[in-house]
This record gives sequence, C-alpha cells and structure tokens, in this order.
Amino acid sequence: MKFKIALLLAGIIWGCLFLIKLQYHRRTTLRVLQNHDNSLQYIFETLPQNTQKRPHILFIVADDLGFNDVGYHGSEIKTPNIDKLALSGVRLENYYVQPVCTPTRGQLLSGRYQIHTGLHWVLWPSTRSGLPLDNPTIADKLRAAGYSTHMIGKWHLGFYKPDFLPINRGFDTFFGFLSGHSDYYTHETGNWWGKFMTGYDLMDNDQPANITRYNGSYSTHLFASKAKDIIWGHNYEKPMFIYLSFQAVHAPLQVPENYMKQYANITDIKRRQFAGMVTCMDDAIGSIVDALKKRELWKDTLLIFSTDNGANPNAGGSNWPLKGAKGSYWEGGIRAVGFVYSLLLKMKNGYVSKSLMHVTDWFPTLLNLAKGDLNGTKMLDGYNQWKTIK
Ligand SMILES: [Ca+2]
Repeated sequence: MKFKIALLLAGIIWGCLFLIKLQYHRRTTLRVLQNHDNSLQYIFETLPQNTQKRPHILFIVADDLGFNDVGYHGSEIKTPNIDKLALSGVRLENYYVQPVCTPTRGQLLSGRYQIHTGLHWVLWPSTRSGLPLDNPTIADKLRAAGYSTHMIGKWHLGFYKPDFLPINRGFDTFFGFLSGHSDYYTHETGNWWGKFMTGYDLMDNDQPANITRYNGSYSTHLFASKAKDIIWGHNYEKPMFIYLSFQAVHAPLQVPENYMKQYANITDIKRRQFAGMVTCMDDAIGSIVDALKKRELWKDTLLIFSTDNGANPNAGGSNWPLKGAKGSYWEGGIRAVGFVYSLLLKMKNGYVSKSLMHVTDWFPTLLNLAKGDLNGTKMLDGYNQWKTIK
C-alpha cells in the first residue's frame, strides 16, 4: 500500500515537473521566434502601457544643421525654443543619420538602409529615380493605423513620375518643394553644375502652388504658417502626423533682415546669415508649439527634432568639436542634433540619452506608438527605441 502511495506521489511530482518544463520550453521557443522577427513581435511587446491615447506626432527635420548650431550645445546662435524643448525632453546625444539629404530622408521614411533602396547619395532633379515604390513609407503605415498625415517642406525623394510624389506616398496633404534646394523667396531651383533643372519648385499637393500668392514668402515663415493651418483645421477624432521638413538652414544663405541684425557681433558674413536663419527657424518652431497649445493638442503630442546631416562650414554651419562635415562619414557629417519632447516623457525631463540610435529607428518606434502593424513592409533595419527614449 505504502509503495502504491509513493508511486502515486512520484507520478504527481513528475507530472508537475513535466508541465513546468513544457511551459518553460514554450516560453523559450516563443521568445526565440519573437527575436527572429524582431520588428513585429518586439513592437507589440513594448507598446507603451501608460498611454491609452495615441500621440499626435510632429516630426521636424532641419536641413544641414550642425552639432554646434543649437544653443544647448553651446553655440553662439540663439535657439531659445529649441533649447527649452530639448532641455526639458530627451536629448539624443548618440544619434546618427546619413551624411547627405536623400539617404537620411529615405531611411527615415522607409526604416531601411540605402543598400536596400538604392538611395546612396542626393537625387538631382533630373535623376529618374526615387524611394522605391515597394517600400511603404511611415506615412503609409500611420495612415493605415488611422492617422491623418501631412507633409510640409523639402521632399528630395524623387518626383520623376506622379507615383513618387508625397501625396502618393502616404501623405493626405503636401505643401513644399521636391528638389534638394531652392530660393527661399522665389522658390525657384537653380542649375548648379548642369545637374539641376531650373524652374519654380513649390507644390500644393500634386499641383504647382500659386506662384502669385507665394512668390516673396520666406519659406521658413511659409512652412510654419502651413503647419499652423493644419493644426487649427485638425479633426480631434483622429491622431495627427505632421512631417515638417524645413528648407532651413540649407544653402543658399538667405535671411530676413531683422534676423541678420541680431548677429551684428558675428564678423563672418556667412556665419551671421546662417545664425539668423537658424534663429528664424527657432521662432517658427516656437510659434507652432504655441498653436498646438492653443488648440489643446500639445499634451498629446510627441515632438521629434532631427537634423538630416551635419553642417556645411562653407555655408555658415559648424560641427565643432566634431571632425568632418556634411558629405563625410566623420562624426561631423553623421552625428546628428536630435531630441524628443512630449509630456508622455515627463518622468525623464532633462534626460540625456547616450544610447546609440539611428535614423532608421524612427519607423518602428513611431509605428509602435501609433499601434500600427507591419503588414506589407519589408524587413526593417531600424529597431523600436521607445524603451530607450521614454
Ligand atoms: Ca541636408
């Protein structure tokens, strides 16, 4: 009898151990599978638990802004609005982009390296190429997740066919220019080195913008005004994504006189003009934040600020103390100014993140916050960095 009871107990204990082992095996297997598909499962594992609402996303890109061109890095250039946001948000101080415009912008919108998209260098206006159409953009994915999506400013990802226009790459609306540079007032692009087509380059969705209305409007003011129009016209029922890609502070050096005057102490004329352009952009950002506050959208907004590459010292920018400049793979070319601000991050006010982050990471990170999915996307090179940032 005792032997039978002992046998029964042994069987029960063995059964329990087997079930525990089985459960452990299942969990381990699941973890391996999740790690194999890092993008999908990892995203859903790390959805922010404390935010039922999906944030409005304002993604601001400055063009050719260098490491030493913002006040909070010790620059002589005044950027009080940027400083306030950065110093009370999360400063990304180990954050990298590509050395020139198109590759960075292609990676930002697709989450994939240029080895997959072919966007290794800048696209000239006459180039018959663009961000390949089989790469959904972050705007495509956010729109599919229920966001209203808007782009303002510089595109630079191809326009040789209508299919490549922003309005056909996931953005509900577009107001901006398609090439890499143009005149800040006339919005005409020039024929540098014979590689550029000349002409008026300002689009309102898929049509040329009204030249009579916009000729003479300084692009920093114009793009900020368009961003505020979108904010004031926003339907509260939907989350909103605005990709605000300033022309500033790329060459040519053009600046309203009142901003030039603020820097009479800077003897180098190029640096003086550039400084005025940066401060003008800073004021524009301040006015957009004010609009979000007045519209009562600010508390639910995630603001991201990023440069697209390092500065060009020949056009007034500075990457000090980093070596190298725009166009190089030295730190001065690819280590970017970047920060995140949101009331969602209030537990980390003033936080400096030294964690490595790359521009491709925004795609899965934003999609995570938007509670979107990866249906239709190809393998991403970026990683969801929300746990690092928040
Ligand atoms: Ca650039």
